[in-house]
Amino acid sequence: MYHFTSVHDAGDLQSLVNLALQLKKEPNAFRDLGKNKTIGLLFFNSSLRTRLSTHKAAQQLGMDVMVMNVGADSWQLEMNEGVIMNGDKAEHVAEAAAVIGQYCDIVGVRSFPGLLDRTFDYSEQVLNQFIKYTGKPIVSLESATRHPLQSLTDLITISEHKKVERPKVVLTWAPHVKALPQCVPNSFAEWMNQANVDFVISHPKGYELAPEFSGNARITNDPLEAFHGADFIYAKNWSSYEEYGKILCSDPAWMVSAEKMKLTNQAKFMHCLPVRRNVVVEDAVIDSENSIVIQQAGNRVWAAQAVLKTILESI
Ligand code: SN0
Repeated sequence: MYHFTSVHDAGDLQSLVNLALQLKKEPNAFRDLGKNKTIGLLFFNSSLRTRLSTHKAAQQLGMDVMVMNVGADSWQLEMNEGVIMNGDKAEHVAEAAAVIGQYCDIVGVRSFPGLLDRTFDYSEQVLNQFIKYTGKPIVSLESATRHPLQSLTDLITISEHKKVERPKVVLTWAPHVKALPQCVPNSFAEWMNQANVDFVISHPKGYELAPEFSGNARITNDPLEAFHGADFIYAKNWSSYEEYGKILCSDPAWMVSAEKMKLTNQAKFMHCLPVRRNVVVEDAVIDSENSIVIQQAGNRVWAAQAVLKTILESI
C-alpha cells in the first residue's frame, strides 16, 4: 500500500481487518516502525474522530504528528492549474503540497465536496492535486466522494459483533437538516460489496448512489422492508446524487426508531457520527444496548493504525 484513498488501495480486506484487530490487542507493538517519521494531517473541514484517532494511531507507531487546518491556519490554496492568481488565494497547491512533502513522510488530507457541481466533486481535485504534488503517500481523511478509514472501521466493527458468518447489513438513509456528502455511504457500499455480508441499501426514491458505488447491492425504497431480519442497521443521511446536492425528502418515517428496530434480528445500530439525535435516530435506539456507535468510533484508531503501519512498511 502506498496511497490510501479507497477500497481499491486496501488489498485483501480480511488481512487488513485482522491486522487492525491485532493492533487493538497490542497497540504499542510497533512503536519503533514510525520512529523519526512524520505525518502531516491537513484539514479543509471540521473533524473530531478522524483527527484524534489518526493522531493517536500515528503516535502508537512512534510517529511525529503535525496537524493543520488549511485555510484557517495557512494560506488559502489555489487548486486550479494555469490561473492568474490575483484573487483571494495566496498560494498554489503545487508549491504548498510540495513543501509539505519536504516535511512529512505521509500526508493525510480531508476535503469535503462542495455539493454544487457533481462532475467537479467526483473529479476529486483536491485529493488528486495532493497526490500529484506532495511526492509522498496520501491518506484520505474523507475526500469529495469517499471516507475509506470510516469504512475500514465499519468492517472491523461488523467482524467483531457479527453472530452469523454472513450477516445482513442494511445501509439505511435517514433524514437530516443539511445537505450532506455521499462519501460515507459511497465508501460503505464499496467496502460492503467486497465483504462477506448480505448487503441491502434502503433509501427514498431519488437518493440512488452512483452505480459504481452501489454495485450489486439490493436496493429498496420502503423505509421498513430492509429492517426485517437485519443484523446491522447502519444509518446515514446523504444528499441526492441524481439531483446533485439536493434534499428531496424529510419524511420522519425514515428516522431509525425503536419501533423499526423491533423488526430486526436484534440488530446492532451503527453510525459514523456526528449524528443528529431524534432526526436521524431516536434517543431510545442510540441509547440502547444494541447501539455500538461508541465502540465503532473507538475502532477508528485501529483502522488508521493498520493503514499507517502498512504504508510505513512500504516506504
Ligand atoms: C460529514 C458527512 O460526510 O456526512 C462527516 C461524517 C463523518 N457529516 C457532517 O458534515 C454532519 C454535519 C451536521 O451538521 O450534522
